[in-house]
Amino acid sequence: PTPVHPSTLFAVDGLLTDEEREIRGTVRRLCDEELRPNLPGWFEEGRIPARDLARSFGSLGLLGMHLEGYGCAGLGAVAYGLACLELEGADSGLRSLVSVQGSLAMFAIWKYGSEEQKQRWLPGMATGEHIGCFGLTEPDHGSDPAGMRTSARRDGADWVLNGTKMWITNGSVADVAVVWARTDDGVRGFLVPAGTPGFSANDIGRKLSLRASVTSELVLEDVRLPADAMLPEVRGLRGPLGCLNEARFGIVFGALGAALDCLETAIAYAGDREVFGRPLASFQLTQEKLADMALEVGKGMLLAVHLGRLKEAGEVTPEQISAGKLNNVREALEVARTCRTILGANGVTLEYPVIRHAVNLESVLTYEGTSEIHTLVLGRTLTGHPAFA
Ligand code: TGC
Ligand code: FAD
Repeated sequence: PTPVHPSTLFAVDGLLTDEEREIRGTVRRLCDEELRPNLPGWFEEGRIPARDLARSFGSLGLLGMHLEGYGCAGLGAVAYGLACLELEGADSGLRSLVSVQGSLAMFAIWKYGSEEQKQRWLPGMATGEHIGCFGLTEPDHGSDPAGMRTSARRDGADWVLNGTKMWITNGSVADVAVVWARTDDGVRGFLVPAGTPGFSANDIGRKLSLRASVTSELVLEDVRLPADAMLPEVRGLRGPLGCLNEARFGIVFGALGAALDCLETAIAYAGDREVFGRPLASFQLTQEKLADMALEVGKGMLLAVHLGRLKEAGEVTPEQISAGKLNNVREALEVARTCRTILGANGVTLEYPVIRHAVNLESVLTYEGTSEIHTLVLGRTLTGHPAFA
């Protein structure tokens, strides 16, 4: 019998519209023709052409793609998810760039900003002319942002910010940082343009994961901002946590892209590789691995599309997004590790994408809420008992 591609096993394509399949095809072509060939090199060097990438994603409408107005494409959640899936199938770092730009930085401005802030930043961010970052995590407060120390105090009409943000994607390449800080009034968001005196971004080196992504520390030393730098429409942690729902949703799809790329690679490799005189793919142990992985990717895809449709109907809950992020990232990481075993020693080199996806997914498991935090979110949902603290 002719082998069936793992992505077609569950006939999920039947759940997509023609427009969604078209968008997926466009992003896939960009990845295949312009990005995938460069990734081993970018990953090895730990450097990406972030500005060129942002412009190229912007020209396809992928930045702030699910937002309405201000030059954004205004597409549905599933279309956005499929774009994330294709990008992450190339490398999680590419999806990170797009997630942080569209779902965190642009979303914060779009949802909580003043009309002037939206007009100033969103059109340029949609084209990729301007890059944004999102500073919530601090050196001593990651899972527990309620403990943040970064502060903003009033000085006349101005704001003065002090503090450090850590692990910030796009940090040193950003034209504008969305920085969350404690005020007398609760947590508020601030727009900090690059180049503001007292504000600096230092790249974090020696990463062995997400090497094709910029990760930085943001330092704020008496950064003076005008009154209108504050996002007026939200106060409290529900501001940044509301943005996280958007980016976590993209990861529900994105992680499956990395898993599928690993699975396709492993199936092809097992078909070609002969061990003990016959193809590795013909051994039952290998087939069990492949069957289990195809099940997880297929179930994950059904969950992702279902959550996407709920989101489009305005009905998805943060807890459901937590469930999707937890499940799909955990399973994608397991798939990547298992595919790595199928490739044997070849699995540890950058000649194949599998180890790159596996080490990237270690970051994806941690950022946007660790697997433990999402487990506790579900635990609270099921029992009514918060067990975070
Ligand atoms: P609590 O402090 O009690 O609540 C604060 C307020 O926030 C509300 N809230 C949410 N609102 C919208 N969406 C959510 N998902 C929300 N979760 C909580 C909550 O209702 C409350 O509102 P209000 O109006 O009553 O004040 O916080 P909690 O107990 O609900 O949450 C605790 C916990 C641990 C779940 C939360 O702090 C958390 O999610 N921590 C994880 C932090 C995190 O995910 N950081 C990610 C940083 S950004 C990042 O990683 C980018 S990587 C991007 C890339 O490169 O792709
Ligand atoms: P901690 O919070 O210190 O957690 C350490 C361990 O303790 C984890 O296993 C955690 O699950 C566990 N733990 C914590 N609390 C509990 C509990 N109550 N019960 C049991 N276990 C618990 N942040 C941003 O704001 N913006 C970004 O753009 C961004 N980009 C990132 C890019 C990369 C490559 C990485 C790696 C991180 C990025 N982050 C970003 C930060 C990320 O969100 C945090 O790393 C994450 O939220 C976890 O925080 P932490 O690293 O401080 O770990």
